[in-house]
Amino acid sequence: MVKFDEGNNIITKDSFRAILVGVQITGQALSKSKNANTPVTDEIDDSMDELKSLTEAAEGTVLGKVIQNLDRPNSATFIGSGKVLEIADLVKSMEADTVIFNDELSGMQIRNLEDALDVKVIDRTILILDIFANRASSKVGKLQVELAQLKYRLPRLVGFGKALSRLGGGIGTRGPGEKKMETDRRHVKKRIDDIRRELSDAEKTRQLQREKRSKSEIPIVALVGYTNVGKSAIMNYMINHFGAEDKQVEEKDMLFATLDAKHRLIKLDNHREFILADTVGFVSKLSHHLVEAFKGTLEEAKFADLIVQVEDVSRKDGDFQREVLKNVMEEIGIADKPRLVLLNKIDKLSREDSKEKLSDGRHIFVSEKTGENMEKFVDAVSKEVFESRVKLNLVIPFEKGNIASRLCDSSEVLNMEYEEDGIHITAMLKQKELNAVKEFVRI
Ligand SMILES: Nc1nc2c(ncn2[C@@H]2O[C@H](COP(=O)(O)OP(=O)(O)OP(=O)(O)O)[C@@H](O)[C@H]2O)c(=O)[nH]1
Ligand SMILES: [Mg+2]
Repeated sequence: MVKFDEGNNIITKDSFRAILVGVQITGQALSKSKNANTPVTDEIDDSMDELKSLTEAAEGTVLGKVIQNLDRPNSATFIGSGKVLEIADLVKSMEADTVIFNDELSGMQIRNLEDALDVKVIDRTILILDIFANRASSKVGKLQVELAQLKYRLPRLVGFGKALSRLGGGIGTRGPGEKKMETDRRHVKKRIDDIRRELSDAEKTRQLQREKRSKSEIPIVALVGYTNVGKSAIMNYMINHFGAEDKQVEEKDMLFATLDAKHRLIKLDNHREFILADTVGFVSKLSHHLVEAFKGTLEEAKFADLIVQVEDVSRKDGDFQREVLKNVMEEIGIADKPRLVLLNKIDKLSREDSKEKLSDGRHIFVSEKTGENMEKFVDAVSKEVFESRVKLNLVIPFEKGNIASRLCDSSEVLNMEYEEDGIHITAMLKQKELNAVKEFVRI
């Protein structure tokens, strides 16, 4: 049996028995304007499959799915009243203990639905936040998830009938009395303020680290993509082959294996090195609460010089995942950054599929597992990151010898000679480095 704390978070690890409910708002499909070829039904099916995976990631068992087409959600119960009765029957006959909605619900909707169904009702956001809460390991990660949970919870305190009545209400009441609720609200607000303060200190530290990275002029490459496509696996491949130190990251066949951003220094050779960042995977319907919880790790992508968009080529819902990715990248403001598209897991394709898919020359098809084409990926990254360099001839006066030696450390120096008027250097320079030496450039 599933148990919840007062914040509506799942607190037992025992498997819970869930029925999933999805609503397709007629005429408002995600793909409507962008991908007219995708039938609307496919999209709700993909989204419900994703909700099933999320439920399983939270250690729940899915007993059934219900989908309703509506012009607009019902303000009292989200779904229509007939559907509520249908689900109530299903809950009884299947002995479900939880109903999970595919969309975010208001506090009032949760309360009305719980009254009608007599089991716990949660939505997609609280489900994902619960998975995050269980997996976050860094202090900042944990605080970010807690902040998102509290902010989700605050306007819904009125709705948490079942959870809060255990604490104060008693039989027949719909939750705590006004006084108790006011105390709860104040308590939540205070905790939100405390966390914000702590996070802003952590943000200052991160900002400093970022400035340091940016000053060091080492380019940053960020791996982004849907969850479970193999981002961390690719990171590990790069660490194994080119890592400055051998510190692997976790890769696992589950949703949201990575929650905290990880950085590793990758050295292709003495002059070509970059920082590779692994980030949290995306899912669809990323509400602002979730973006809040993802923030720390998504910011890494915002500061990257190159985005590597990783996809799992073997998935049948690939179009859906790509659409999700596109929307999230727009939302967090990285859609216009230089980008490489990497289609991973080609080892899982059948011969027929491969023929059709691999003929697409615009993307790089790889298998991290077999290593196939990984050298093409490395070349492409190198080209994107380092070929924006320009070849320059410089004459640096002897008294500025420190500039010459810094150049030798940080850039690829093709030629260096000591002449009467100074040190003559031919070097490949990144755009970022030009300012510091432009007065020494000789045409
Ligand atoms: N067959 C096959 N499996 C792969 C390949 N690359 C990664 N995997 C597997 O896919 C699963 C997910 O890999 P991760 O690297 O953890 O995925 P991720 O994108 O980092 O996922 P999140 O951190 O959850 O967002 C793991 O079980 C990997 O071993 C590949 O090229 N082929
Ligand atoms: Mg990962």
